[in-house]
Amino acid sequence: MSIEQVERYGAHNYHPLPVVVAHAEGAWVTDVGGRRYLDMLSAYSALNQGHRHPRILAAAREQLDRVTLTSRAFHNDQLGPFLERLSRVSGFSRALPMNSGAEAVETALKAMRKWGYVTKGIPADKAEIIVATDNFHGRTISIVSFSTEAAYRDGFGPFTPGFVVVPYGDAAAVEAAIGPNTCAVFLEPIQGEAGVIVPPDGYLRAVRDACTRTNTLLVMDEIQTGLGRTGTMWASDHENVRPDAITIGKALGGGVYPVSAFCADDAVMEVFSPGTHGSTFGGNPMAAAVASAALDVLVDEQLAARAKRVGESFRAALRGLGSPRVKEVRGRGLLIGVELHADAGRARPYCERLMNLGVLCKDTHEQVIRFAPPLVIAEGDIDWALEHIRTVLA
Ligand code: IF1
Repeated sequence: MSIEQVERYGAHNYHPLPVVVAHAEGAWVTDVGGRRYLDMLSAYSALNQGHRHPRILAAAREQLDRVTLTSRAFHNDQLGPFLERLSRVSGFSRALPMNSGAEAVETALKAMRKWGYVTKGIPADKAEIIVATDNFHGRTISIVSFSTEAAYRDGFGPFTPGFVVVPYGDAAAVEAAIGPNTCAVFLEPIQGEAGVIVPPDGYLRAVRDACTRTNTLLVMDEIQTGLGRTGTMWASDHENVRPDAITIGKALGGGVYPVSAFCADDAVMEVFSPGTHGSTFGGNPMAAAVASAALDVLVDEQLAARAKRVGESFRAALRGLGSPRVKEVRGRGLLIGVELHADAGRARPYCERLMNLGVLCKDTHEQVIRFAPPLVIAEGDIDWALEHIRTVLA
């Protein structure tokens, strides 16, 4: 019923697996027929804390009975405590709250450009931002303007100028592309949509050094990789790299509410003054209360460390399956890509077979099966899924 209605009344911008979820808890979802599935996608890392985490639900319920929306025309009593928590977790002195990931990215792009004019002295309208091939940062016109994926761009021009694309993983290419008008380098520390691409060791460090030498901002999109997903709070922590700013989203909302943010230190955040940026819903009390609880759960339950430990053994077990269909198992923490050999066919039918066995995951870029379960997933559940993955990959 629901699927036909979506087909009949919705835009056809998705091709979901044919499962209709009616209930969820932790790492498990139940469909309308009462069948249970293990969620090994977790809404593309937006459910790091698991479905309906009790502490996050309690915060949401409590806030529903108090105040849900004020706009930023007035203060609300949840935003301050949320921003202070976020500063502690992010390591940046300030944050600008938005709603979706794409909005956090748009905020970051505006900050990079304005910093370029105000602080670096780039001539008006000349600022350039260096980005990587196969990036994914969202779907607005400006963001798809620097995508290298035809499907995200075709038919959506004219595009926003001011972006320079260099190959991902090549620090020398970044350095060579930096010129006097470069305000920033903007990267995913691990590329998610591109197929869970972990850059070569030393890449982020070398890019950091090039940015520092040339007075260029380094901004990382941690929307998918952040908040514990890759085994550390931030994926750039793996190379002990501190960017000048980050974008975050997805799990910041604890799977309950869309919450995103642009985080930076004073020297960057000071480019914003009243009237230069904003959002009706950004920083609303529901969002702030939910996100505060979402951050507390990540910290108190040490979910980053858990992702590291469980992810390492999951990857080792996937390699241990020894499937001749598998070209590579890669990733960090619980962001895992299983790339199939070209002659094994596309990843989608494998995901369909796994769904029939009760394991939900999603293909990306034709040949890659993406596994990104909630960080709270029980190790026994991973073992259970592995038996089904073994069957499907045999
Ligand atoms: C969809 C992908 C994942 C992101 C990074 C910004 C955003 C995303 C690094 C924008 C969003 C989402 C979008 C979602 C599926 C998902 C996705 F396959 F499309 F690429 F996770 F891999 N930066 N990623 O990964 O955040 O505006 O969506 O909140 O269906 O498009 P958003």
